This record gives sequence, structure tokens and C-alpha cells, in this order.
Amino acid sequence: MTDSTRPEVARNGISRRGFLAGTGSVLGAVALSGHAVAAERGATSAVADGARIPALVIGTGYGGSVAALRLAEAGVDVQMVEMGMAWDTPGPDGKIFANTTSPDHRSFWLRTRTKQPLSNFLGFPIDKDVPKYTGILDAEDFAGITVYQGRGVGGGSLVNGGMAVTPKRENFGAILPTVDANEMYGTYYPRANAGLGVTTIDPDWFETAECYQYARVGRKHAQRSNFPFVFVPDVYDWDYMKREQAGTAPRSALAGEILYGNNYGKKSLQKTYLPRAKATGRVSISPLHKVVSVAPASGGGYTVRIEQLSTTGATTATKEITADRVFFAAGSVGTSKLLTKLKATGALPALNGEIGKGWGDNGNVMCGRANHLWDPTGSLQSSIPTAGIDNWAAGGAFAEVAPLPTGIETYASFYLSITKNPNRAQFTYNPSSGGIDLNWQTAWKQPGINAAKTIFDKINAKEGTIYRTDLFGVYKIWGDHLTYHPLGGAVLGRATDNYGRLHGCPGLYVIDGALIPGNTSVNPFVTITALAERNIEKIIAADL
Ligand code: FAE
Repeated sequence: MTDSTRPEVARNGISRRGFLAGTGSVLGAVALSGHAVAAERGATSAVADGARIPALVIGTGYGGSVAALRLAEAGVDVQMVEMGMAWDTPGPDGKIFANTTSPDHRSFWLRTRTKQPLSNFLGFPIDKDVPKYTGILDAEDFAGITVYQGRGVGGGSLVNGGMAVTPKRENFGAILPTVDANEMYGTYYPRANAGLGVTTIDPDWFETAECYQYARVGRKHAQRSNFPFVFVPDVYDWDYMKREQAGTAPRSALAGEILYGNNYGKKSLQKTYLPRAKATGRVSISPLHKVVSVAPASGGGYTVRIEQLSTTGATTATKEITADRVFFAAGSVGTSKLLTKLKATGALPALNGEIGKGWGDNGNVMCGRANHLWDPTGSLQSSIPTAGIDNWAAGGAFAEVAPLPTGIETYASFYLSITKNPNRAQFTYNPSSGGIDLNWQTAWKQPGINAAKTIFDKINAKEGTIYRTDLFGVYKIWGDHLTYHPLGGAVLGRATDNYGRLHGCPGLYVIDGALIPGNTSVNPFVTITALAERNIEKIIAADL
């Protein structure tokens, strides 16, 4: 998993040895520049009712952070609106983020019971009751799929595995067919990788690190079946992880932290694009503020209705502001839901018929394999995956060798596969519920399962091993109920022009994963970031 799935095996009912964890602030590692005072002021002032704003950015994930930084650098004042929390204040245990092994109120977005991607372990259900709170991980249920998303300032970067993968150039034409690959690979992928702080594990350290025994077992099995095995870059601070392993720094990746945030080590957007944006003095962020409507304003620009939320999800205030330009960066699902509703309810009738279409799951499927007793995967496992099996060209699957950081020896190998699943779904407005439906069906995962089997059936046959059946229910092999990688819904060149300008609505832009038509062949956030860098550069040059 893992992208992180990190198999968060909870404590309830399951015996496991404790993970070590330290205390402190994730922001402690952020080097503030000389603009720190302005940045802090900007960071803490929530948007006022009635405000007039040059540029409003809905959401603080990858697309939103890139847009805010580049607009501010170009001299534009930016207001970012984020429905989740700021995640800058320690909780009762002195830490900002909860551990995957002991989910609490901080872990899930407005749920009263956890909904962990791995629902079972050794046949036992591992979900547990938690207080309803605006927690960090949203398991958003649609009829045929649960979509996991980060909630808070930093979006998905708060909860993801940090796997930062640039797709192979030969695959790019199928990912974003209307985008110039030369520009992307010459300029925008390098810019995104630099901005995100992407690096690759020291291969010598990998060979000896106790916490990557599971990945070395994964490599051995992949190579014995003649599959290409590749290191996968990440935004984790590898030097910090070395110190975790050496016992000289508080543990984060080695304490199983991931799905509910990393207290140290991971360079989320809170440590990269966002502090740079705030340091310009031109970017303000309003956490616990949710955009619910955008409509043309009579005097020009757009009227944006925003609900301020309490930590139990209640609306405590409603604000109406006017923005000259609005950047939809609420993530594939958030942006698609907003635009679908705004078109259907007549708030933005000029949006075209492509809104809500072209949504895919990046082909995500999960599975585990049961190894022989002579192939232990280790009781100490880094929650940050660092390698994958590349069978994209031959079988349509790229499988991350993922951790199962339970703290005990499981003899299990665990994988999140990204597959060439061609199925695409559509968001529609449901007038009777007032909500948005997605017509994805669970059976549509089958092409993804078939692609993943091109890898794991072969490895099992070679090793004489079997699939695990205890991780996703009772006797269930495939994790086919979820995705971590929602993509599409306002696709580039269809719902928008070739730079994210929404057709029919001058001054409205999409700048997040909604632009990408359903699949990136690898983990998506580097592509989302690079595309945002490309689009905002054009928009600043041509529109502002
Ligand atoms: P995103 O980061 O989701 O940000 C959207 C933001 O908008 C969120 O903070 C929302 O709370 C906010 N929002 C939504 N609606 C509203 C509204 N109405 N008003 C105000 N705010 C709103 O969007 N990808 C990788 O490349 N590598 C990985 O290792 C990886 N692991 C993952 C593991 C997990 C568990 C999950 C859930 C995802 C993972 N991903 C990974 C996916 C990656 O995080 C995701 O593609 C990006 O975060 C999407 O970026 P966007 O900018 O599109």
C-alpha cells in the first residue's frame, strides 16, 4: 500500500510491540525566511465576510500550493481557503499527528468509527470508534468506491507516502495527450521535483537498513521472476530516516507514522511550497473554511460563499466574498463535486458538458502475499515505500512494495498496484439528496486486478507462495474497494482549455488532479505539481 497504506494495524484486539515516537512540531523543521513576520500574520488571518480578493484558491494541496506561490511571486495577493485544519498545533499527547497504530480523533474526517484501508488483520476487524472531529484523513464513500483524501493545510501531502514519481516519458502521451512532453520533461517536471524536495534513497544504506528488509525481500522475489525492480524517489528526508534507524532522532517513518500524518521527516507541502508562499507576505490561509458556491458577481468577478466549520463539522459562520479570479484546487473529487453542482444548479450555467466526466482511480488495487518462514520481512518496517516492480509495458501494472508496519513479524509482502484500468466514471448532481453521485462500480476494478495478477500470480508460482486472504475482510484477496489516487472530473482540454481555464467562465481555473484524465501510470502528485507549474506560468503571463 502505500502509497501508503500503510497498513495501519490498530492496537485493538491485536497484540503488537509498541512503536517509538517522539514529540514536537512538524513545523519545527521549517526554515522561516526574513518574511516570517508577514508570513505569520498572513497565515493566521481568516478571510473576512465581504472581502474583495484578487485571487482565491480553493484548497491547499499540490495544485493550490503551486498556484498560490507563483501568483504571489507575480505580485498578486492570494487567499487560500481550506476546509480542513491547519495541523500546526500539538494534540494532548504533545504531537501534531496521530500514529497509524493508534488512531484517535485526529485521524478521520468527521467519522465516528475509523475506516482503515486495511480493514482486517489475521482475520480480525481492526476498525474502532473515534470521536467525530475534522481529522486528517477522509474516507469518502461513493456507491462503488471509497476515495481516501487528505484534509487540512497541505491536502494529500499530509497523509500520503511521499512517493514522488515522474512517469516514464514513453508513457506521457497517454497521460496528458494535449501537453507538450518536451516542455514537461525539460522544464516543469524538474521544477516540480526541485520544489517538492524529491530525492532517492542511498542505495548502500538500503542494502543494510533493518527497516527495509521487507523491500529487499520484495526485490528478491521480483527479480527471481524476471520483473524490473526500481527505486522510487520520495520526499522523505533520508538523512533523518538514517538517524531514526540509528536511534539518534525521534522516530516517524520508523514509528509507522503515515496515514494520519508524519511528525518528522516527511517534506509535506507544509515544509516546501506553503512556507515559500507565506514568506512572500501575499498569501493568507483560512483553515476550517469550506467553499460551497461560486457564481458571477454583478459588478464583475465571482461571488464565493464560504462556510466556516467547527471541529465537529458544524457551520459556525457563513461568509460571502468577491474574487476577481478563482482557482479550483480542491482535489479531483472536491473540484469535480463543486463544479458539477454549480453547473447543475444554475450557479455557473456556462460550464460545458465535460464537467464531472473522465474520472478514474489510477488503477489502484492492493494485495498481500504470504511468504515462507525463511523469508521474514522484518518487525521494524519504514512506513515510506522506496521501491516498485515495473511491469507497465508488459502487463499494465506498476506495483509498490509497501510496508506492513505492525511491529511484529508477519511474513507478509504487501503491494499497492497502479494499473492500466481503462474504466472512467462520471459525477452527477442528485437533486433529491442535494449531493453528488459517482457512478463507479466495484466490478470496474477487474481490469486492474487482472493487470496486478500478471505480477503476483507469476511470483507466487515461482516462490511457491499464496495470496493473503485476511487483510481486506474474511477470505478476500484483493483490496478493490478504494483508491488513494482520484484523478479527473474536469479534464484538461475538455472541461477546460489546454491550461485549465474553465470554458465559458473567464477568470475561473482548475489547477489540481481533476485535470488529469484518470491515470498517470505511477503515483500522481509529481505530475499534478508539474502540470500546475506549467499552467500557472501561462496564466500569469497571458491573463494577469
Ligand atoms: P489535494 O492534495 O487532495 O488537495 C485538495 C485540498 O482541497 C484538500 O486539502 C481538501 O481538504 C481541500 N478542499 C476540498 N474541497 C474543498 C472545499 N469545498 N473548500 C475548501 N477546501 C476544500 O489535491 N500520491 C503520490 O504521488 N505518491 C504517494 O505516495 C501517495 N500516497 C498517497 C497515500 C494516501 C493515503 C492518499 C490518500 C493519497 C496518496 N497519494 C499519493 C495521492 C496524492 O496525495 C494526491 O494525488 C494529491 O494530494 C492530489 O493533489 P491535489 O492538489 O489534486
